[in-house]
Amino acid sequence: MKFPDNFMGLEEEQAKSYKDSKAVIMQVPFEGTVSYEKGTSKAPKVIIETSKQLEIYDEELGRETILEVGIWTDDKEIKEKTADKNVEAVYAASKKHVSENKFLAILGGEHSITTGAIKAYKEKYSKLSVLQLDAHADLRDEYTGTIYSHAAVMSRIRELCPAVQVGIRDFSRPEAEKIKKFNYPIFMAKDIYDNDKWFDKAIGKLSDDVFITFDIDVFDQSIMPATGTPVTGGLDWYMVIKFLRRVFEKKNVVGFDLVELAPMKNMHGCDYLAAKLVYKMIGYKFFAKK
Ligand SMILES: [Mn+2]
Repeated sequence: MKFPDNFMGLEEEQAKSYKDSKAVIMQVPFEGTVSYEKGTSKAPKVIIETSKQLEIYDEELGRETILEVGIWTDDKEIKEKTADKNVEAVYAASKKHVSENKFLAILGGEHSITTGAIKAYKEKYSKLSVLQLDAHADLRDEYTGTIYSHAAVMSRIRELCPAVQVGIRDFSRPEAEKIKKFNYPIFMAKDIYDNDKWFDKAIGKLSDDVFITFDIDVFDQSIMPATGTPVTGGLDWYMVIKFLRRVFEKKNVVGFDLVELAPMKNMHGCDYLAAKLVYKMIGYKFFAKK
């Protein structure tokens, strides 16, 4: 980790060592299979740069999370030439940190990166389940010639473990048929955007050990335009963090990724949202349970 060029910009004397850090930030600026706008490869660096402006004190938790638990920034950027090679590289890097009992916060990059992390966690937590927050179902069998496409990532994940999908509002006819055929637990945005009655139902479908894959386009585009394929009708900040807090309270969340932020010029509010969300989830991991 470089000082002060790490998450929240800590100086060496403030930061905990790798050994003493309970959380690790991984950077995966891979962008190989995205459909439309480019830019997710910039996200890890932008999130880390922006995080230096955040308050270390989390006003909701009453904690200085990073000083108490330690958040180590892994300098290695994982960016292979193809999606399948990249998945393997994410797997290898995740496996190393998971074996050291670190809580991983993986910054993408596009959504195809998730499969590598799930493979690593699944080896340690045999009953792992995945919680996906996303506008897109990502349940294609393959897309543009690769089974590792971002648009097929939940098909790959469902081959490894069960998943609950939240905030979904965009998918193709074959995906719709697949959802119906297999009766996947999916909480559509149109049914959940204005109420929290679904929180416990969604959480009840997860196993005890949970990995969260967070596609930033689950948010409404009014607060999150900085993403490659925004979809109208998304969720708002308070609903999402209220739901996440409940998940962290009830389950053993073992790690998460944050994907598909595509930073936009003059829209730095989106970068702040992403950085805050990363810090919030790490805080929830260690302090949400009372
Ligand atoms: Mn998406």
